[in-house]
Amino acid sequence: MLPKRSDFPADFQFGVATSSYQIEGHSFGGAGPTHWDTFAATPGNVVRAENGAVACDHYHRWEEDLDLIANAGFDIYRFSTSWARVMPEGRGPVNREGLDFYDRLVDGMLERGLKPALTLYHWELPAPLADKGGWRNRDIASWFADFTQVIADRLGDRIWSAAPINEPWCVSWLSHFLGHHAPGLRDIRATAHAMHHVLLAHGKSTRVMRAHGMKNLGAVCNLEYPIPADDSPEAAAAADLYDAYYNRFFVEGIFKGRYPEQVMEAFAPHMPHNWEDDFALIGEKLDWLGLNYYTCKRIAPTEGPWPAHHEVDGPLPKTAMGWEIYPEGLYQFLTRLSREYTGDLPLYVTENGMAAPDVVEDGKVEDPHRIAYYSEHLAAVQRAIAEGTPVKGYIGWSLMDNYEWALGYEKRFGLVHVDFDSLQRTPKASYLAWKDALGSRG
Ligand code: IFM
Repeated sequence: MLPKRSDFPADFQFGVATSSYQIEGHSFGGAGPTHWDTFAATPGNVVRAENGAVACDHYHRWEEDLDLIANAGFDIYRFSTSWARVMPEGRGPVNREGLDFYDRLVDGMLERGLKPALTLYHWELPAPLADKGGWRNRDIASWFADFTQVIADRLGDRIWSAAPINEPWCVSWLSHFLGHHAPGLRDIRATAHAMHHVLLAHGKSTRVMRAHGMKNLGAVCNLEYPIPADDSPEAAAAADLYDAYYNRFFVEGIFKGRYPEQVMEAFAPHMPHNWEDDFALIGEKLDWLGLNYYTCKRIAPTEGPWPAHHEVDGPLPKTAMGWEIYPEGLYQFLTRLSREYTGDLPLYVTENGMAAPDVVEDGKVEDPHRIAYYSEHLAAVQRAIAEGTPVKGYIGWSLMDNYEWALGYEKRFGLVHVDFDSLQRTPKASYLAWKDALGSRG
């Protein structure tokens, strides 16, 4: 069973999240090509070479989807705007149809009493900008600021909260060092540039929104809890390095104006010119920090070039992603973030959830595993709050099954099942559990 709304402080808010490319259907409405389209069209990158061309067809079914969110009693809808839908070339001309879509969507949220929590960039970079080096090119910060201005001008008066970029680690490390996401690079220099530029773009975009008068601006980082694979000092050092480039790089950049030494030992020769001068911009004042949390990783040292470690299998039950279920990590991160980085600044869990091979039987989807996952993680949030950590909201991933990037459509994270042939939505038992827990909104 999920804890009830009344088990949380009166001002605590609940929401669900999605992202544009994962649900909208990128082939509709005049959107331009993105690096995810080209990445997916290249053999070996994405399971069955699936892409976001149709996805959940949210572009046409958005009213039904907003009804689902409102009817469950959620307060917040965390969504993203597709840069390539709004500016098909990435710069210059605006696609009116794309901007109108987001305008209607935001009005639709407000009509249903939902708070629009905007993410400006959730990974579908316009292909013409990828051609110019994408996140490796320092100019991306200015291109992104221009896109931010377009969005702020049109939507800024009705947005409840905004964050520039979803999960800087995925945009940079996962995509430029591990090569698992677009643009699929495996290059330390590209990674060092991307990691710095993503923060620079975050800062510039924040400045644009602040100057426009938008309020409640934040950042959304994904953190993964590193556990040394054994008791050796070598494993402890390996886990600490993992923590440095995965977790600390971004929060330290934003909140302390520096990067972890362990990372700079390897990155120093590869950093963009004069990177040290950018911290004033990177550290633009924020109103909250969002944490996307899913799992822990067991880290062991290994022979070979930096970072010279690897992940080993852990003993805990796993989700369909192969991720261990470790709610303790959420509690640890919330308390640590507040203690070491953010102090009294409000914290939000901006994503948390699990994938499972859910099926519809007799018109129902039984997913007790997901209800258990959510209730264990909500208990971790409650523990952090009880100790005085200023956690102000919890947003589940995801409203509905959707395009799980390189893993295509088979990893189902939704509270609502989507049949990707008929596009029919079926609320799962976890959706009904949320509805029961939240009750009606005041
Ligand atoms: O689906 C993704 C989302 O796009 C970003 N955060 C993690 C989710 C699950 O992998």
